[in-house]
Amino acid sequence: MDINKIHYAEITISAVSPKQYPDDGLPEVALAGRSNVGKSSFINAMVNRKKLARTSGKPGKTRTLNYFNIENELFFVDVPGYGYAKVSNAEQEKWGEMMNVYFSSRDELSLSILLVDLRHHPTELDVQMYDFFKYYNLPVLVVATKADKIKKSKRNKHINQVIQTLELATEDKVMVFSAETREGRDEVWNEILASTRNDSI
Ligand SMILES: Nc1nc2c(ncn2[C@@H]2O[C@H](COP(=O)(O)OP(=O)(O)OP(=O)(O)O)[C@@H](O)[C@H]2O)c(=O)[nH]1
Ligand SMILES: [Mg+2]
Repeated sequence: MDINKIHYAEITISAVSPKQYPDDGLPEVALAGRSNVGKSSFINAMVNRKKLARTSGKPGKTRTLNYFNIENELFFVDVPGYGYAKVSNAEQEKWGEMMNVYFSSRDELSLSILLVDLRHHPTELDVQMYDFFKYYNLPVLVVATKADKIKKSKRNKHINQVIQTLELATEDKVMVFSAETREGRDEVWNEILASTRNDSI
């Protein structure tokens, strides 16, 4: 697939339960991160579309597992964000259940991308999400987004904050990204495509 000429990128399903997950066996790349961190913007930047995945200034927009078929080669799975204060306990429980079901048993999952905000220390919930991925032995890539908001001279300091706060394992990488400037896009695509090639599904 030519990442600069993506012809086909469409939503396949907004899934609420496993029986709705696609059954065509394509590898899946999941996007997790707190509400408003930029998961939907990440997907749009990766496929060069402005409005494939809905983005918003208002957090908590995505409430389902949104499957985007990319060139019939892989799915991006936009996962509902966490950490939005106005979500009820019942909804939080539903979210946790959905996370457990999906991440503990989805054989098609080839890479879990944890999006964090390069500007800030990862939150307690970011750390929990990372630990959750490690608990299930899932391949993880940490993408530190909104890099356009951080001067080049401050980058290393912020990257180190991410590494230290998450207590990033030596086998995991953190990559700097911006959906605004597309910085890091090619590097992240390389990781994604490498993960799907390593798949034994
Ligand atoms: N400057 C800058 N803004 C960004 C970047 N990525 C996302 N944003 C902005 O951050 C806000 C939230 O982006 P979304 O992509 O909707 O975030 P999300 O993680 O999908 O949010 P939920 O679906 O609510 O979980 C929007 O206003 C985006 O324009 C980036 O790389 N740089
Ligand atoms: Mg979103």
